[in-house]
Amino acid sequence: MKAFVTGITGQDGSYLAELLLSKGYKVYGVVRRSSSENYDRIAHIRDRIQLLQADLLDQVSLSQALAYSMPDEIYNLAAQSFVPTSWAQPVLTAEFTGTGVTRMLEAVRTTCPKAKFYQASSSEMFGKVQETPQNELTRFYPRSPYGVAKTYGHYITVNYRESYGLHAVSGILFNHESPRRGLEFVTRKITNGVARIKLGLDREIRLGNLDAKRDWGFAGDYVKAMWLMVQNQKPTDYVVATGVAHSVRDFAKIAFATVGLNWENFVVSDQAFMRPAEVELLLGNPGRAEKELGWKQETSFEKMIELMVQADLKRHSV
Ligand code: NAP
Ligand code: F7E
Repeated sequence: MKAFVTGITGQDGSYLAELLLSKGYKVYGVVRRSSSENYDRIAHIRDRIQLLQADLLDQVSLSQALAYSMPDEIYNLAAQSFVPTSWAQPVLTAEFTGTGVTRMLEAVRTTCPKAKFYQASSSEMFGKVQETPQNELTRFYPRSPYGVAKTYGHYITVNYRESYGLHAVSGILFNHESPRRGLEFVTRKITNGVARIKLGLDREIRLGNLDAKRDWGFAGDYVKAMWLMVQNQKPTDYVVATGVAHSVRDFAKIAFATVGLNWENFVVSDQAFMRPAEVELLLGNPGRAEKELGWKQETSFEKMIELMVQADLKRHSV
């Protein structure tokens, strides 16, 4: 079996590539041209995967990469994924995260229409939530240019499934984190800050809305749900979540406690990290994925935080 992964240099791409390799897949990964290589997250598997240059902004490059690899499964994980940047660069976000999905689907339709396609949809599509917990039938109300672009990507995937009979699925994944999470996302910002404070390298962490609540899971668990969704006989969309929400404050409290510190002595409130339109609460119902795919969360919230703090401590100690 051959798999094609866009966004392989990102958090999820690296975990998914590991999973696919462990199942015996030949893995092709898409990388975009850069003046310096950005392959840290896949360095440990670099010699076991084949990288192909293409860009979500460039239709021809996507078609050529697919024509070269002719995969059985395609995972479209590439995106501009940081919500605040989507207000600073709304058009680019729409191009990468929204229209980029259409470019991928067109490339699949014209090159390898029998391949199975996975789209990385997001709980950000629920935004100003219309019901709690959110499930596959909950109405979308995105609150950022990122959320709007993801909603377009979601519906264009559904549309290509219905228009052309592609085996295309969308995973509506709630926030998932790991030691490979980008440093600007709140969980990693906190665990990295905790490690630096513990080692005497910093004195504070500046954060925005401490009351925001998210349903946080572990990225290593969530890529398993992606794979299960693609194996499903009937292409269907699924919510992937833990079913439990915590506040940013709770996250900080637990992260500091793992190194014996009190968060209140180090967290500083900073307006600069508030958003023009906030998503106050996301809480998913993973019932359908658990029942129909047999997926379940394996790593607890507390365990994940500990893993992240320990990894950051180790990184800063060398
Ligand atoms: P990430 O770490 O930010 O990785 C994004 C990846 O997309 C990187 O490999 C990046 O490449 C690539 N990329 C960006 N623009 C590109 C372009 N124009 N052409 C080709 N590649 C491009 O994101 P992640 O956390 O792994 O998330 C994976 C996917 O799931 C994303 O689509 C994200 O929006 C979605 N999602 C994430 C979560 C979450 O909680 N993590 C939840 C729901 C949905 P470079 O390395 O070159 O920048
Ligand atoms: O923010 C609050 C912030 O940037 C979480 C992406 O993977 O998940 C992610 O999007 C919450 C927000 O993730 C800071 O206001 C407080 O309410 O870690 P985040 P996100 O925006 O939820 C979804 C599912 C995706 O699809 C996205 O790609 O934390 N918050 N203080 C802060 N957030 C940040 N980044 N920095 C702060 O200082």
